[in-house]
This record gives sequence, structure tokens and C-alpha cells, in this order.
Amino acid sequence: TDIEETLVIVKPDGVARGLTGEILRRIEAKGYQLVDIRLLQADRELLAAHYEEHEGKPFYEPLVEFMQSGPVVAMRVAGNRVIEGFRALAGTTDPTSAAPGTIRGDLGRDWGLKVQQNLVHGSDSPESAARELGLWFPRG
Ligand code: DAT
Ligand code: MG
Repeated sequence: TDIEETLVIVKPDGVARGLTGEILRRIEAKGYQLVDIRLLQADRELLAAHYEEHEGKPFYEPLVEFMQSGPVVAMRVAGNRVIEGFRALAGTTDPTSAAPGTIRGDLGRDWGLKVQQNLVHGSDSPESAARELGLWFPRG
């Protein structure tokens, strides 16, 4: 086996729509393990660090604003190849094209002009997961 940990974030749209439980249900149903969980209001400093790879892109400012628009739920999730596996559960970035059966495909709304309402974030590599988990779970 290849046990990994990943960072999952239920974005403000997911929390506001009451979908945190449904998203966690899908994660646990897949067999992944919830290791830690936090409900928090992310500040700009945390989000700037989290999204540093996207700085300067046209969607960066709206994304960082949207992520501050309400509470988010950050989860540390463990499992065999969970980094790739959660990305598969989440579906592609754009909810319109995300496959049915995925979180974004089943539950996501299309992007508005200024917001990125695709319900969840999942780390995209082992390096990203380690970096992001350190930001969102600073005490381990
Ligand atoms: P993902 O969340 O699938 O890893 P990403 O890391 O490329 O996608 O982008 C981070 C977030 O930014 C994504 O969840 C939604 C938003 N975003 C990405 N590409 C976008 C685009 N072309 N237009 C608007 N928002 C976008
Ligand atoms: Mg990403």
C-alpha cells in the first residue's frame, strides 16, 4: 500500500449549502480516514500562501475573495493513494464538465463571473499536500 495524507477543503459554498456532511460521507464511503478537521474563517495571509501558484492569474483575486466569504472546513484525510483518489472523487475543476458521480459533477454549480464555486479543494501532489497541510494544520 501507499498511504498518503491530503488536504481537503470544503469551500464557503459547500459549507453555506450544508454539504459538509455529504462531502465527508463520500470521503469515508471510499474508505479514507478523517485524521483531523477544522472549521475556520480563512484570512488573506493563509489564502495567499495556499494559492501562491495562482498569483497573477485572472481568477486569483476573485478566488481569494471568495474563499474569505464565509467559513470553510479543512480536513486532513489519509488513505491509499488518497491524493489522486480524492481528486477523482472531486471531479474536474469546472462543475459543468465534471463527471456525474463526482462531488463537483453531482453537487457543484457552474462558475459565476467572479466566484469559483466548485465546493472543494484537494491537494494535487505529495509536495502540495505536505505544504498545504502545514499551512492549514500548523500544529500538526
Ligand atoms: P483545482 O481546484 O481543480 O485544483 P486549480 O488549482 O487549477 O483547480 O484552481 C484553483 C481554483 O481556482 C479552482 O478550484 C477554481 C478556480 N479556477 C481555476 N481555473 C479557473 C478559471 N479558468 N476560471 C475561474 N476560476 C478558476
Ligand atoms: Mg489546485
